[in-house]
Amino acid sequence: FTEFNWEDPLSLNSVLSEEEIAISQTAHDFCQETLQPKVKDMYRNESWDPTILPSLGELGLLGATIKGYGCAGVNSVSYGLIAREVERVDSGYRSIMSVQSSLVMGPINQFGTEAQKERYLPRLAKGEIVGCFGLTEPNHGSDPSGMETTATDVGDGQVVLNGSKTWISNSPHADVFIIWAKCKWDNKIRGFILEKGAKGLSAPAIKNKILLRASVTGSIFMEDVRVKMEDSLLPHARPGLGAPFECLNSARYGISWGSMGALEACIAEARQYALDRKQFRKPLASYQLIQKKLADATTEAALGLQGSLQLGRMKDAGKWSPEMVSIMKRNNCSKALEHSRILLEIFGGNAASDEYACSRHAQNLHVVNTYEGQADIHALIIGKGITGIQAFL
Ligand code: TGC
Ligand code: FAD
Repeated sequence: FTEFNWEDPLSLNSVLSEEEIAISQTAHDFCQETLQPKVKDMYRNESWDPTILPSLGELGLLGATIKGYGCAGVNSVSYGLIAREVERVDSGYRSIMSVQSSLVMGPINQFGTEAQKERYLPRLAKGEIVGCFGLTEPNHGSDPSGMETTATDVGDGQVVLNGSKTWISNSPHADVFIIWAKCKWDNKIRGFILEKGAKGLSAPAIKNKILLRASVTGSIFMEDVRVKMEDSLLPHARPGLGAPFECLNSARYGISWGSMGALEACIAEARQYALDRKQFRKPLASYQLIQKKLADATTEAALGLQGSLQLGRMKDAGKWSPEMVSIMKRNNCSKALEHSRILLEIFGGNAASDEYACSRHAQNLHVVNTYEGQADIHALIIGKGITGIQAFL
């Protein structure tokens, strides 16, 4: 037998390549040395730190799977390992990173013109500019097909956007806005790039969130925002919801890894607390009920990581499907949420203090289980895959 390692219970490292381990270690060291010391204050104050994206960019961690344009061109497994390390610190930081990478650089790279790629990707990769992704609207969250934001072709190569988006990560600090709008000329959904400063475009912050406070979230309001069609439209996206969902496939995949990083952080902290804290003259860790909580969480994290790895390998081989993504996004987020809450019980009254990260992770994970498709929505996507019957309507 090999010696059991509670930090890598099913020996994930043994099936990663040397390059993947090196990327994961680089991300781990950066996150622990640079991000970890910031998180408590940023969570308390709901603040934005303009150095975070540039420092991620400097290490090649933004848009890391894209080839060219100053990006690292690594595989999907490496992208997942980066998300895991960032979210080990805080889900909000992973939001900042994965919106920039999967939801802004992703669509520009996949659906943009060469001019759009040259204009935006190198600066987004360096973290010099910030991006956001506007799909959700006040009246259309789980069901974006009913979106009310419109794009009108007003002639002379100009398009006018009207509407509003809500709960948009990074939007108050964004320089680049990926906006999904229904085009009046054929009633089909298309993606547009808007830039900060466009007349009629505003993105105020949604203040006083009680979850995910280390990531700034806002609205987007568009009142007759007039831009050149050639500069703004993402022309290589097939009209319809498929294009934004393709971006979401990658982001959801990353979240499946990230949520496991958050759960692993809770396990490590709860284990240490249980070893240190004595009640009835013995460490909490010596009691069976405490050990069961740690065993259940460790088992789920180990299984979840293996599932994400398999999905990543299938993605890299071009053999993945949206249903596979839904299985891993739903399972890992739900398990991370459930077990972070159970582990929190180990902290007793100290669970109320922000000295312990487990409490912050448990709060964040409620959002992580909700955005990019709430868990029940993913159950319906999987259910449709199993039965062939659409159960949304
Ligand atoms: P449906 O009729 O099933 O599909 C419409 C069209 O889209 C295609 N499609 C996909 N294509 C690629 N990948 C996928 N995963 C796809 N899912 C669907 C589909 O083939 C069809 O194409 P076509 O050519 O026939 O038109 O769509 P529906 O309207 O019934 O939608 C149902 C459902 C549940 C799949 C969908 O609406 C859904 O996933 N809802 C959840 C919404 C969501 O995830 N929003 C995320 C907003 S962004 C966000 O939260 C970022 S948070 C980031 C952070 O801070 O980390
Ligand atoms: P609703 O769609 O109103 O759903 C409410 C509940 O009803 C859910 O539990 C859902 O599962 C359930 N439900 C809905 N329909 C059905 C059905 N047919 N059958 C059974 N149950 C159903 N969006 C973006 O576009 N970009 C972003 O960057 C972004 N960042 C976010 C950051 C934060 C902090 C948050 C909180 C959200 C963010 N979102 C973003 C929005 C997020 O994607 C939506 O909140 C999510 O998709 C759910 O939509 P909703 O809030 O409108 O809930």
